[in-house]
Order: sequence, then structure tokens, then C-alpha cells
Amino acid sequence: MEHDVPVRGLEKRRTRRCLVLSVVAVLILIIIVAVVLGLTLTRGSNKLKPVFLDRCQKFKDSNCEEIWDAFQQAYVNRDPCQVPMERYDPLIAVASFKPSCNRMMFWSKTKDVVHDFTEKRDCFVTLEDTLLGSVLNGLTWCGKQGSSETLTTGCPGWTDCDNNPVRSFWNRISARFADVACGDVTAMLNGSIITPFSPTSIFASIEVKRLNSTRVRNLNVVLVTQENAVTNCTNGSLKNLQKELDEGIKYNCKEVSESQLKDCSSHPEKPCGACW
Ligand code: DVN
Repeated sequence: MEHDVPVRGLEKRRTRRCLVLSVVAVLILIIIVAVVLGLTLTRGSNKLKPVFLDRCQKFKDSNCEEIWDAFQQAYVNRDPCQVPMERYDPLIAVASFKPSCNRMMFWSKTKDVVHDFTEKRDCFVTLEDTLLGSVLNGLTWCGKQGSSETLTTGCPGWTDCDNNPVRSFWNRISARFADVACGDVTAMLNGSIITPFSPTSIFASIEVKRLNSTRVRNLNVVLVTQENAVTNCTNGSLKNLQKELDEGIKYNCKEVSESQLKDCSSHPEKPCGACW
């Protein structure tokens, strides 16, 4: 005989089941939101380290994890506009710069032409060819207060604030690069602008000031010109460069056309000194 289950009992069970299903649905929703949020927030931090380590490992005998740790302590958990260049001192301490006497190439407003030239001929070393200059070349990063993450989006731009992580990094390693410069030093400057030696550039504001005559013998300026050359070695800003140089460092300047550099780049068999 069938037992008549009271209608009320059925309704109670149905209500209870609906309640349980609603709670489960809300819990699943919370989990999904937490996972998406977690992935979004940590997305940036997972992006930089693998690139950094991959590039670093190209430099044999480098302790890349140690270098990464020293690097990120400069900006992690800090306001991204409160990262002065000195924050990278511990990084400089663990990532030694091997001086390359007579081969060091500085540059200003000539990024593409200088690297096109140095990549094709093994005559000169730019900062971007060193371990620290190459692991972060072309990248952006920052931290933020209250977080241990390395972010690669939403960071201040080069000119948004002076003490941002990227600009302070390049200022600090540029200073170190100049500190270890030795022998005959070369600087590739832009003859297509009216101020090839711009006082606000890193080359002028940091590097030239740190070239020391106890180590550096000559500064050879290569002024890259094009058909529509705007200036030459008599340029006023180059006179300022000479005044800024540490006494005892000999200065000379040579106008070299971009086409001549390109021709030299395509003949890597030519001796190093034959390009100008
Ligand atoms: O000697 C070189 C090298 O050693 C380097 O470390 O410093 C010297 C080059 O710096 P510089 O003299 O300031 O020369 P530039 O051409 O004015 O600037 C060099 C780079 O800094 C630029 O190529 C910019 O990098 P990017 O964006 O092309 O990868 C960057 N930079 C300078 N001023 C900037 C800027 N980026 C954005 N906004 C600006 N106002």
C-alpha cells in the first residue's frame, strides 16, 4: 500500500533541494571569479621572469636566479614612481660587467643604426650586448605597494615620473657601463639632429660624466650623417661634450655616412678600424 507522503513534506524537500542547488551554484561562481581574478592579477608576474632567465642563460657561468632575485627586490612591493636608480645597486653587485677595453660603444639617438652595426660586426660592445643590458632590453616592468608581483602592464612610462623602475634601471646600468669603460671608447651620435649631444640624454647626463681619464684614453665620436646632413663635427653641442670630458681624455670626431656604415656591416671580413 502506498503511503501518502503529506504534500507539505514534498514542498519542504523541494525547497531544501533548491536551497542546496543555489548555494552550490553561488560557490561555483565564487570559485570561477577567484580563479579568473587570480590569473589576471598574476598574469604580468609570470611573463617577465621566464624571458629574463632565458636571456640570462645565454651568458655562461651566470647565476641567473640570484641575478633575478637581486633585480626584483629593487621595485617589488614599492610605489612604481619611488624607485630611484640606487635601488638597483644590489643588482650591479651580483651581475658583474666585464670591461671590454677599446671595444666599448656608447650611443645617443642612434639606437637602430648602432645595433645594426654592432650585431653584424664583432668589433664593438654596447650596453645592450652585456648581460644586464640584454635581459631587459625592450621590456617594461614595475611593482606596486602591498604586492609581491612583478607587473608588465599598467606601469609608468619613461617620462611619467623620474624614478620609475625602467628608467632607473637604464640609468643605473648605464652609469656602471661608463664606470668600467677603458682604453679607446667610441660614441655613435646622430648627425641628422641639431643637438647630437643632448644634455638630457643618458649619454650626456650620466655616461660622459663618468668616463675617467685614469682608464679612458680617447673618446672617438662617430657622427652618423645622411644625405640631408643637419650638422657636422663643428656642432656646438659637441663642443659642450668636449668641455664635459674628464681632463686627459683625448677627443676626436668623424662624420660617417649611414650608407658607409651599412656597407661596412655587410662586409664583416673588413678589419674593425676600416669602417671610418
Ligand atoms: O650610451 C647609450 C647606452 O649605453 C644607453 O644605456 O644609454 C645611452 C643611450 O641613451 P640616450 O643617450 O638617452 O639616448 P636616447 O636615444 O635619447 O635614448 C635611449 C633609449 O632610451 C631610447 O631608445 C628609448 O628606448 P626605446 O623606447 O627606444 O626602447 C629610451 N628613451 C629615452 N628617452 C625616452 C625613451 N623612451 C621613451 N620616452 C622617452 N622620452
